[in-house]
Amino acid sequence: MARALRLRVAHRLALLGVLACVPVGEASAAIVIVNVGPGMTFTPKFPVIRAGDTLMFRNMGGVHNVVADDGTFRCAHGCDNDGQGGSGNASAGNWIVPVQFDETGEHGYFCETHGSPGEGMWGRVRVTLFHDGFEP
Ligand SMILES: [Cu+2]
Repeated sequence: MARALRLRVAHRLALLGVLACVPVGEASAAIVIVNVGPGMTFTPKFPVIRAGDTLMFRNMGGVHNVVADDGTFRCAHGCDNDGQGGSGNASAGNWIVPVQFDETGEHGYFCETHGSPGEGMWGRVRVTLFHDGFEP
């Protein structure tokens, strides 16, 4: 089934390290950092966020990218088709890229260099309405 996952790239200020203070729309929206590497892992592997929150993928070492299982996003130095010249090609650079999730449910992603959907270097975010574990 197709999931309409809306991708939004936060303002460039986020790239300057002002992560915790950058509003991303609603005042209550949160940013959760997911380390990409070192090695072939996303950490945490199974983050839980609320709809509207952002995962900030941060390369900690290695040639990586982060690609949605459903093809909705492909990111590393920015994201393909983000309108800002971003490229989702796997890179060993010190890239950090925000991906906002507005749709509840589970959304898998992987690194093209080291994984595929559900195998190797992969992860999955659970997007809930609330942090207390309630799911619609
Ligand atoms: Cu990788």
